[in-house]
Amino acid sequence: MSSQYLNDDLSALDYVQKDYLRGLQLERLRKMVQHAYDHVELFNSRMKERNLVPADVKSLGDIAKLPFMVKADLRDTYPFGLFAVPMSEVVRLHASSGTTGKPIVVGYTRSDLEVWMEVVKRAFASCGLTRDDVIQVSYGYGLFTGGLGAHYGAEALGATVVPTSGGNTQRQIMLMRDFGTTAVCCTPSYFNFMIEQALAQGIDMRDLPIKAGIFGAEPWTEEMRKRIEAASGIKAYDIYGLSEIIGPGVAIECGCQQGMHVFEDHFYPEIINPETGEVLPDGETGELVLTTLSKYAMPMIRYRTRDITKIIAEPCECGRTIRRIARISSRSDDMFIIRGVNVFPSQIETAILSVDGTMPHYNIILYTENGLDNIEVDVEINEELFSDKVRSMEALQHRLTSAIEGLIGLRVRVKLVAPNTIQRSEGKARRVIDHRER
Ligand code: ADP
Ligand code: K
Ligand code: ZN
Repeated sequence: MSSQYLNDDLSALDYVQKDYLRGLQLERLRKMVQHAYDHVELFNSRMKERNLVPADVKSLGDIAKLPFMVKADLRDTYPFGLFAVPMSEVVRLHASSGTTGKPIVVGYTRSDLEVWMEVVKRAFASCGLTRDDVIQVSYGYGLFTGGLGAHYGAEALGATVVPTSGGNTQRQIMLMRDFGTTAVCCTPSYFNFMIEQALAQGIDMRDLPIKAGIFGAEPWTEEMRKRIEAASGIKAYDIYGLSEIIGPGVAIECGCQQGMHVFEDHFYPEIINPETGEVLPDGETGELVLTTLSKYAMPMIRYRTRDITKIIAEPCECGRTIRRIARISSRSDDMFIIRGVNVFPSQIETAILSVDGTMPHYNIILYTENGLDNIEVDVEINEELFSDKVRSMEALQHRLTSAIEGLIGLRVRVKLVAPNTIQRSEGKARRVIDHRER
């Protein structure tokens, strides 16, 4: 890392001057491209196919000439085919679940781990956390990047880390109270479960010292944020990351909660049209493509995330100069097509949570009837309503149905279900159940 920022508070990089930042990005990009060209066969051959050499990257705009990398590249080269350093330099492996077939494996050198630690530390600082905070890490520890990623960043910040990992929820709540936890890191769906479990133990989170939640690893909506904040009295921050790029800490919200600042000095963001691959200007919505600028064990150049968002280049009220990305409202992988209509689960979540009396627990069931694909949405409703008169249940069901149909433009079957009947998640929630006939 160059000169003046070295020994300062690393968060200074969030406020760096644009020209300085672009210069730093270009310098790092060129080095990264050379490194990948020299050591990653797949990248080298794709460059050669295009008659490109690393020296062709003369400006940041030249990145658009470079080939993309996709998830299948990681699968095809499983486990270590994209590694660009000898195994003796690799000090950590992680792997992402990968619901089908082989997982995706990623590796880190010692300096990669330092970069990761630094960005997560800056992420926590962006949420106003300091060494005086007690941070409970309830992301799963292990091959998943969430737990250890948050852990080392929190430690680097100097906060007191409580490494509970996921699960054993009753105990999590007890420790949260007894240790005076001020911030929790987990998936938003898991935090909903924690709120519920706390109430079951007679604990209202609003009475605890907890003030911040750093939530990510799965898509969630603005409506979900409102529900969480109201039920727990905390401020809920959106954090974004993916194993292929580094893990959590690629981008995070600041106190303004208006999009997530990307740590651009380490991860170069682009938005492309997913159909044509063409780069879109800031402000336009498309697929997020990320390039690692300082990760050496497994450099990722123009990695297509399949996450849909836009870059917000306007200055943020917090004063940070690094650009933001909008909440990841959808990812291509989650979209399903029903009778020709594209539907994103986040649209359904938004509709459900806009109706009073619903709980943030639901399932989306896709099924086939008489040769046609249909959607059923099962939604938990709160205790009082459930024991209430049939009439008000019917009215609620009606409101829900029209809220969902209004947003997605398709007929749906809505089922109100009793409290505590929908499977809770301790990690990434799986809310879509596909029973369609193929
Ligand atoms: P897996 O691919 O097994 O889920 P990862 O933990 O690497 O493993 O998942 C990264 C993906 O999780 C991202 O590409 C994105 O789709 C999703 N994700 C992570 N953070 C967020 C967030 N804050 N909002 C929406 N989606 C997110
Ligand atoms: K090693
Ligand atoms: Zn900001």
